Amino acid sequence: MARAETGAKPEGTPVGRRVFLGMVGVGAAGVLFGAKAQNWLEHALAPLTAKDGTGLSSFLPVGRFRIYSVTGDLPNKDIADYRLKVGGHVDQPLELSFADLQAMPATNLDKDFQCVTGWRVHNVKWTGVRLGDLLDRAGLKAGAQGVEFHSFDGAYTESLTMQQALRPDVIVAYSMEGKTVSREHGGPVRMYVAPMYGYKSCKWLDGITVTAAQPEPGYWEVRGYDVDGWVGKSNGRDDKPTS
Ligand SMILES: Nc1nc2c(c(=O)[nH]1)N[C@H]1C(S)=C(S)[C@@H](COP(=O)(O)O)O[C@H]1N2
Ligand SMILES: [Mo]
Repeated sequence: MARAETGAKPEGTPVGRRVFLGMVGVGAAGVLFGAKAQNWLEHALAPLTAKDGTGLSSFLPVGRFRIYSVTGDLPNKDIADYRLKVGGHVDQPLELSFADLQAMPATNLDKDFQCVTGWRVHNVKWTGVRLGDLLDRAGLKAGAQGVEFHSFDGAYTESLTMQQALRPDVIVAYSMEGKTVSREHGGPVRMYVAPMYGYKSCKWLDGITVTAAQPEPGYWEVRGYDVDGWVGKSNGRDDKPTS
């Protein structure tokens, strides 16, 4: 089964949307790809389904998300073991624990989450640290151009230009809907890039590298998706931005 974001370039009509629509009947569990993740989900679901009749909706905190993992696995990291490295073209490389992140000024965003394949979750409550605040703390060296994100799934990468990275609606998120970001949603810490499609929001985040040159395009971008993944203005979904 293909992933929702396929390897094909989306062109005018995003291929991903058709793939996604074709999968609706499979049910939410079917959007986890790879046998390992599937087994994990079914295993995790069984006791919940047994306890109350709501099954999936009680398991997925928001109920309306699809869970994606390009590795077909759901990496696991305890909060106690979690570290976020911020390095590259900075004055003071950082290694922050979950508590260190929580001790920084918090930013709350109540905003939608939208995948380029067409599903959207309205009014999700996110809490985290502004990426700009983290970059301030590390101290950008002159000439810093962009930011690359790394995941402890060992496969996924993303990036933003420095101008995008410093937006106030781009956060390193540790809480979603009032709870620590769950394992399946990329916890304990993930990116939330509010103005862009979901693929820009790297899950299972453990590294942020400031680059002196233009940052490398991310996992889905080398597979045909737009580097500038603005919702409604990219991947052929809409007119290109006029300003
Ligand atoms: N590490 C990692 N991050 C990822 C992905 C992934 O497969 N692996 N998928 C991306 C895509 S395409 C989307 S739409 C969102 C999905 O977030 P969710 O699984 O919490 O719904 O995560 C993004 N970040
Ligand atoms: Mo996505």
